Amino acid sequence: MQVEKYKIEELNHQELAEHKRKLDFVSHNLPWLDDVMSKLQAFNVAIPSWALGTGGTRFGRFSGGGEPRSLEEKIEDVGVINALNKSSNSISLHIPWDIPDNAPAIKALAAQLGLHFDAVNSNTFQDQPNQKHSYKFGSLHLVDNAVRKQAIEHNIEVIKYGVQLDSKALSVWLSDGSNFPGQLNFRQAFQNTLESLQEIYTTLPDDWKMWIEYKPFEPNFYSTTIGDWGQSLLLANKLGAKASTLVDLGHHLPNTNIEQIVSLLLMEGKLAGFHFNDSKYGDDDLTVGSINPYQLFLIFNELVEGMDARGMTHATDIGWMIDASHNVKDPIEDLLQSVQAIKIAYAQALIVDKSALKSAQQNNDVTLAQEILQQAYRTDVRPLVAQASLLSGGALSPVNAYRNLQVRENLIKERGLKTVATGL
Ligand code: LRH
Ligand code: MN
Repeated sequence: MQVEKYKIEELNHQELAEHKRKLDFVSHNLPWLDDVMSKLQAFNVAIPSWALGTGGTRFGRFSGGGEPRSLEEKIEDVGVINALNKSSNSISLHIPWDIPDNAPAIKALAAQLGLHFDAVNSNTFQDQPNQKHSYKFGSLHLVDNAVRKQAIEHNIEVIKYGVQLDSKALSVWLSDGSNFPGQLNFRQAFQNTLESLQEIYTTLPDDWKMWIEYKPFEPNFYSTTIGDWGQSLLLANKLGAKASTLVDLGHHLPNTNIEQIVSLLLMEGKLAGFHFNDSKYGDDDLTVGSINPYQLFLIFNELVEGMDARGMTHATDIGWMIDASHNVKDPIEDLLQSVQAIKIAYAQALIVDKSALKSAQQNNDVTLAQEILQQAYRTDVRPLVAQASLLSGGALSPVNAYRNLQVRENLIKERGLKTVATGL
């Protein structure tokens, strides 16, 4: 299904007067408005190929209907998202859930929809049919050399698929770990992982990156071999300049100060990018900004400050991606809401009065520092995000437009109610 541009313009026309009034209000005392608008327009968030169907838990999965049955239909759905918000112009594939059998055709379809391919993700946390060696006890960290070798070859194969699609990064998340004390020699497991990643690293094309994602628990519940940012950074530093640490917001123990981790990884030039989502308890993979939008703002505040300090280009110098799972929401609506929440947090961070904050920090004026920060957080920047979408040819309110255009109803007519997408 494709969304016609004229239909979006018709909907925008109905909302324009109200939008203009709100935009004038938020813009009138924003000295750096043009800079904010150009940065917002340039900012895109990649869509994970594994999150275009309904997610589930071990207790059940409740399909919403019209789910994509193939990689081609997943690319079409990302095309719909990008047509509505003009902020999701790339898709990240997970191998083998989304093997591009005919890469040139897949690339052509994506290009036709204004899309390109972000990082490719390997998968050594599941056993595939007729796989020679099982990953039951792990993959790259395992004592068994044959299993490590199989996992290394899989990652090298994933890079090959990525090269065919002009992707520029291999994203590695390892579920490797242990469920009981005594099960694992931690140092041996870490060393095996390092040597295995080094073998993969040597096969990376010159302009490629290796992103190392950490996670404290699940599916292992006693130890995870790459369990926190320290272990990921240790590996990235030992591997080399192409390796860096990927931050999945849901991969932190309760009350972890994620924005502090982000600021230090940026300072070290070892922040690969993000898997954005939200959570209240564990790796809940909920809609971005649905539980803790203030934390998301604080993370973007560190990102803007840290990236400007290094002269980095916000939109392109690190990887921006969603990693969520939709158990009760329409997958496309959930992803549209997540991209909105990310752009709102980014816009709030862009309007922080940084020089005033700096002098408050210099004077240890703690109260004033908070006032300055929360002035930005409590500013309704949604008209700025809507204006950026409008200027880029998108919808003023992507979720309203999605519903108004009855996209899901049409997808169900086209694909049926019972279709199941590959992924989590
Ligand atoms: C692990 C994870 C990882 C993916 C998977 C789909 O929890 O965040 O990024 O490979 O989800
Ligand atoms: Mn993730």
